[in-house]
Amino acid sequence: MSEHRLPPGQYVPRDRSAVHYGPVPRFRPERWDLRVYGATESLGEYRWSWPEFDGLPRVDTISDFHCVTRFTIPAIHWAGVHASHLVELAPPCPEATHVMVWAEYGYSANLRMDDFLSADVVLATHREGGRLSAEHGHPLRLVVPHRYGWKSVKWVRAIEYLTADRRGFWEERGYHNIADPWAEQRYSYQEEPGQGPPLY
Ligand SMILES: Nc1nc2c(c(=O)[nH]1)N[C@H]1C(S)=C(S)[C@@H](COP(=O)(O)O)O[C@H]1N2
Ligand SMILES: [Mo]
Repeated sequence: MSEHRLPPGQYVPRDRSAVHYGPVPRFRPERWDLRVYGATESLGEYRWSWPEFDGLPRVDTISDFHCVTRFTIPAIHWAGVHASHLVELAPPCPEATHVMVWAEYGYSANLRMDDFLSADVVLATHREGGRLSAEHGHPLRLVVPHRYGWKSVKWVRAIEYLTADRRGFWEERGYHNIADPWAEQRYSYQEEPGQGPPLY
């Protein structure tokens, strides 16, 4: 990766282990499902079992990963389902403007629908050619390369369509609602009016 591709205030460490808040969940395939609910066009809920989700068509992507704690991991190879493909399978109603991505244990992150539909966003099952390891989000994680890493939710279990923006786990704890690393949107105090719902 050449220097000009590094967002402001980021560096490439020699190596980097997985980071997250709380324990690594155990994967129980027979109990696992992925749900899409909230402001769907049908108002109904969509559900995939593990074998069903694992049978969806996958794409390969290579992207840099930027954590707000300032490390960047260049050129990670992911494979998974395009988020936009999942949205085709589970259409939102026209009023849906945002998504909340939910993980095991209640971790969450919010995204604008347009950010979720961006071509670089995948629900990844593979990293560097193999299945995700437990600590990198097995069996399923979101990858949003154009946002700081906390929005790349590991151990994803549900996508909720929203008709108004709502803050996720870190967005209500002082981190920027949009989180664009190129604009260095790290903390909520940097938010301009209209970039996020009121903090309370
Ligand atoms: N469910 C969940 N997902 C999470 C986190 C977390 O604490 N819980 N941490 C986030 C943060 S801050 C980062 S930088 C990335 C790290 O991904 P990695 O461990 O695969 O490098 O996961 C993100 N996804
Ligand atoms: Mo992070």
